[in-house]
Amino acid sequence: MSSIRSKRALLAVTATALVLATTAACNASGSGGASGNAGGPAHKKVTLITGVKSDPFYITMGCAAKSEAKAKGIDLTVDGSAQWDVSVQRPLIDSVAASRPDGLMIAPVDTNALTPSLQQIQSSGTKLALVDTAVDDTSVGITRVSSDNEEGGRVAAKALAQEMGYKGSAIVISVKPGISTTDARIKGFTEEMAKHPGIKILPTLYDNDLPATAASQIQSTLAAHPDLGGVFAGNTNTGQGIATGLSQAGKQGKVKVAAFDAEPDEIASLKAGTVQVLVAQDPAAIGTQAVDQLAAAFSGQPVQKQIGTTMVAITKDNMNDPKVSKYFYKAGC
Ligand code: T6T
Repeated sequence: MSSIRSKRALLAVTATALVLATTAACNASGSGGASGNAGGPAHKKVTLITGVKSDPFYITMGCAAKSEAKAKGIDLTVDGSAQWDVSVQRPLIDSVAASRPDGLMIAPVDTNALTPSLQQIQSSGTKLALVDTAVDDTSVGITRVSSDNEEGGRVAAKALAQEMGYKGSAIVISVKPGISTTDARIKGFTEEMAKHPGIKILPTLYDNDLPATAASQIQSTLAAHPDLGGVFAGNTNTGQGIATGLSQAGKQGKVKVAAFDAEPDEIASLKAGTVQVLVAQDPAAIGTQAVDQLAAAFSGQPVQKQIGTTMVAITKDNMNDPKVSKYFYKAGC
């Protein structure tokens, strides 16, 4: 099989594998902790606090959650942090705690730091749904809806290794440690890459979700490691920064990039050939399913404790297929 044909085969297979994996996760979910019939979803007040308000991933999630909430008569307010930071998200959580909504959908920006606040909200009677990110304490949240991020990291590694011809140095740049989603992506990526002895993995760098930091990190990495052949970008802002840094260094297309997410700038970079693979999530499904689970809880119906949503590997070859382009994230509703 030629290298291009085998590359296509890999991507088709991995995209299918992802869909299967996430469906299985969904079916395996059990009943959650919703209790008692509390009068159904109509007129219930729910707040969604996203990771970063301006991030198209969360914008797409918020838009879908709003329309699902409207259909169910739920009064949904969407808010989010201005940046990926515990100290920025905590005051939002405190203010929601004070207003005691019927439900809270939240993407906590840290696996532990916000747990006490969330436990308190939960014990005051607000039904909690964790969307995208989660906290380590499994008693928090009646439902958790997210992608299989570890599997997404593995898919990125398989595709990147092939793009690199199975040799050279590769680096992971991500947001910061202590985030459930991006930590799982790094785990999956690193474990899968370890299967390729010709590829040396450099120590992971963290950019605090700032594209400018990712751009300068990739440039200093290039200067220190001229054999750099591949980069895994852990999320949207990192992917954007890496694309900018590589273009400024004249290395677009020479250093291969696999990035998580599919926001408009990343799609433009894929089209331009600066990024080779995007692992897109389905933030709309995450928002919709979390609303549905809260609605079930408000009606005293069983709730699924864990729901896995679909991901798809997007390349320049398949990006115009409507079955794939439907996963592109939106910059507005
Ligand atoms: O990758 C998504 C999300 O899944 C992650 O938890 C944080 O970053 C994003 O919002 C993309 O920027």
